[in-house]
Amino acid sequence: MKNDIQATTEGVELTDGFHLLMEALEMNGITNIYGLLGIPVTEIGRMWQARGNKFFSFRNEQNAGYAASVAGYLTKKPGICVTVSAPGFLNGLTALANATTNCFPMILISGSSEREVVDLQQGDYEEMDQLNIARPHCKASFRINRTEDIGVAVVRAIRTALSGRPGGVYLDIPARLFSTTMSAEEGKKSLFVPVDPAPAQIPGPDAVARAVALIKGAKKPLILLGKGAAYAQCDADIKALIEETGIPFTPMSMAKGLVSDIHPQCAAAARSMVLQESDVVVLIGARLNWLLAHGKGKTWGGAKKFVQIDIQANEMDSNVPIAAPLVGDVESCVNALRAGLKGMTKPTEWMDAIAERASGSKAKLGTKLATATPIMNYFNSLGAIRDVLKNHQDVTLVNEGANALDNARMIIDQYQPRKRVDTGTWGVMGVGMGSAVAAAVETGKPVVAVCGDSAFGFSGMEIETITRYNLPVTVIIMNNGGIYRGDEANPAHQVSCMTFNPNTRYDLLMQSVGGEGVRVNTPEELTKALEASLKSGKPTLIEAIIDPAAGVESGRIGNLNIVSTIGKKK
Ligand code: OXT
Ligand code: ADP
Ligand code: MG
Repeated sequence: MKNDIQATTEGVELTDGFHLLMEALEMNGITNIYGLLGIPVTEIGRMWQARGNKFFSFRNEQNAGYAASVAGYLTKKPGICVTVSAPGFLNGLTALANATTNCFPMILISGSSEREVVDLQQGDYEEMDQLNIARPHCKASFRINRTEDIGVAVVRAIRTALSGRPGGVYLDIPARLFSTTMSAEEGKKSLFVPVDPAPAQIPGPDAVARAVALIKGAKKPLILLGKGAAYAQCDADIKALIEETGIPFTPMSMAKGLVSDIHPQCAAAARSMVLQESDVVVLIGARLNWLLAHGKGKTWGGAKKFVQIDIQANEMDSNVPIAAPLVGDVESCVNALRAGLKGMTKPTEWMDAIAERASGSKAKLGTKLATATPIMNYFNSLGAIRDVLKNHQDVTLVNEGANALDNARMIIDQYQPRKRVDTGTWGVMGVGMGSAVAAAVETGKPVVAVCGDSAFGFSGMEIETITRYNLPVTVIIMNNGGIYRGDEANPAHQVSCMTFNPNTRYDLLMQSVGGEGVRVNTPEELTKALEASLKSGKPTLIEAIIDPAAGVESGRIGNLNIVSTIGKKK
């Protein structure tokens, strides 16, 4: 029931803050809201649904926030999360900060206490200076004080979240504003849609010429695709650049599948070789942060030059000098490069050497995947999952954990863009269930979430959310009984700080909330259970029993782990 009205006073039709906020969001193409309701925002959910929109109600705001951020990443529209004041806001803030760090567009809308009470610290119900607390954790933090400003505030939030480097925005709405009335006619006039909220940013011709010359002069060029490239949704242009130039590419985690992992130019299976031996590296929407060893050190081997495509100018030279910065949006930059590189000689010898290395690695990995063990390990279990998903290429794979993350990234191929959502730039545990809900909702396609048992625990209660909305989500818990490993001995009179109760029954947990819950001990059982769940489309949890001794500390980033050597026996 859209445009439902609203009281009248002395013949003047009235609207209020609730209605204006909803109309502003609807007008801007928002249909889904993720959140958790209570004082003072409860009415938002009810009214949003009554107007024919969708509200996805979570068990913890952090998970709702992760869902909103992933919705933003997948759709290129800001994902919306609504929370109550102080504690709800703070739960949501973690996700807002994570969205900003990952360059995902998201708007966190929280109800708050009135200024006069907060500013005098008079102890209101859930009192907190949310506006200022949010500010360092997102691109912008805005408060709406007058109903007539709701339209402009929503547009400002949308433009800020989407333009340039995407990220999070906080919108603070003091409770009283929701029920404050104004003339419906004036209110309607105050709402609008921004023109071109994420404008193309065209790279300068000199910058393009510099990059083209560098790439043409390279003997061993490499394209490195990041999640900024996946976000840009110019998949065909990126594929064309790769195929027209013959340059090998390797994807960062969430860029897997942007160009298929089984494309002949994919160098993922020769990753360390290409990072070390390449002479010119073209970064497309990928930062030289910790995930790329800051562009230096032994990961990168000998001298090399970087071309970097990024919409954020000050990303250039953040860690090492960038020889050819291309500041602009991915689509414009990629197409400018394509034009300049037309007819370029393909680096076939380099590509052949990479293909040889990759096929050797794949063969070695294949043997590991096919090796049976008394209790499943990460290889044979994930190998089984890989083989099933080969026949379901439109599934979104959500992935979190340490060994469960790193091995799945290596083993499970992705075939389509934006079909892998994981722990991202911060390597954060707990994104799993929120991401799974958003991916199912926004794509309308099945989701498989492969989670470590620790990782799952951060957002596990959301399996109730998944069953409540009857989403086609299969959660696979790689249960090795702990963080990294499940075999750490208990110290005297204490419980190990790295292991969990070995009798935990995740399968029964799922059954208790009305989903399918299955426990599997072999790759064959896992294959059968996953095939059945994808066929049924029903919310399912598969608990895969993994050898507690199979994992390694910190997965593949053990080099970042800090240990004390003092007082330890050799
Ligand atoms: O070339 P080389 O030889 O190097 O080989 C590479 C590829 O060429 C090859 N490869 C292939 N071979 C054959 N065939 C194919 N197709 C193929 N494809 C690739 O494989 C290797 C590896 O390739 P990859 O992965 O591309 O390369 P590499 O070198 O690994 O890449 C480097 C990185 C840095 C880019 C990559 O490793 C990466 O993306 N890493 C991300 C790591 C990450 O973010 N980890 C999560 C954080 S760990 C830790 O912090 C955890 N916590 C603490 C905590 C967190 N995080 N958050 C919060 C809120 N609180 C606390 C916790 C609690 S993890 C964790 C829980 C862990 O326990 P769980 O139970 O959940 O999980 P389990 O460990 O399973 O028990
Ligand atoms: P990854 O973790 O996959 O390496 P990052 O999150 O580190 O990727 O980097 C993504 C980069 O992409 C950010 O620096 C961001 O500014 C950039 N980016 C995001 N969207 C666009 C776009 N449309 N055009 C250009 N750059 C973009
Ligand atoms: Mg584990």
